[in-house]
Amino acid sequence: MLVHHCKTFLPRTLRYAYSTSASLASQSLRNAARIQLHPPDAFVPTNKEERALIDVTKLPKTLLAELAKLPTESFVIYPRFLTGDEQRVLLRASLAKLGGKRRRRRRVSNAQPGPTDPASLSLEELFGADEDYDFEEGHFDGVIRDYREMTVSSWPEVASAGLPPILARLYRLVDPQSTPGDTNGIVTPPSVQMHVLHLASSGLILPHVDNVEASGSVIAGVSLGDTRVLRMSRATDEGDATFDVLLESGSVYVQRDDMRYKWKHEIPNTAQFHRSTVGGGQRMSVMLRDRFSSHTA
Ligand SMILES: O=C(O)CCC(=O)C(=O)O
Repeated sequence: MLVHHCKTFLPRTLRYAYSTSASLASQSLRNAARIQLHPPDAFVPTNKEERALIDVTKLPKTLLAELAKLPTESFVIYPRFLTGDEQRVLLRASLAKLGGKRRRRRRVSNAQPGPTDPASLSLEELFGADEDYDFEEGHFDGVIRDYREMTVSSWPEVASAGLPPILARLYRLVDPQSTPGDTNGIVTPPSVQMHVLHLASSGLILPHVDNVEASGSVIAGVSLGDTRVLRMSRATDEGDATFDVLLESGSVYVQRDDMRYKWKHEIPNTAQFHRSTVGGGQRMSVMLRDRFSSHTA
């Protein structure tokens, strides 16, 4: 199901207070590790109380202690980076960039429905059915299954209304100094690499580290559509260690430095997050990276 709203009920010690109350509210891996190591004795509810989106409960204590010392910005999730309207604008532009829907034979009807205002459609309606698209199955030795993707050096003008301010905020996550590559704000700045990745309902991404010479030390991922889990894993002396991050529509996660180079990331098709199952629907991610320079790796 698309835009699956996972209702997760957590023990008090696993809840967070947001770092700010604005749309740039964030949760960091460092705080999640600290709370797991030293749960607060008494929980004082505030109106900033939120569900924990980073589940580190499977990590061994030695690794938690290491993560608790990371800089805050090493791994951060912004749960409400985009409003509902902004999600629709970015999803429409991403779908337009990837190319239109496959033409399907329609049932003949006498009814003459008027044109639908895209702003009134839900994300699920904007995606449509899996059969509307030509998804690639993926190579047997590749890491992605059932997907479409494309590099974005500029966005289609026809679907760009409302897009430039959203893009400008996203660019700043990977390069705070970035300025759009054109005056209309729809050309990707030279310091940023961007691509859109559309997963079918059956789509998934297997564990991998992004090519270390293809981009720099920062990766930001916007999630639109189906809620999925991002699983981060690392080999340790005690075996494989993993933690999970809940990626709801409109959220953005950022991984930086060691969290980009030393941990694998994957997007399973479905997964359990605490006691809820999430996944199994279409998801668009808009991925941003800083450009590789020999100083960053
Ligand atoms: O869709 C995502 O959030 C992750 C995409 C990814 O793993 C990649 O582009 O390498």
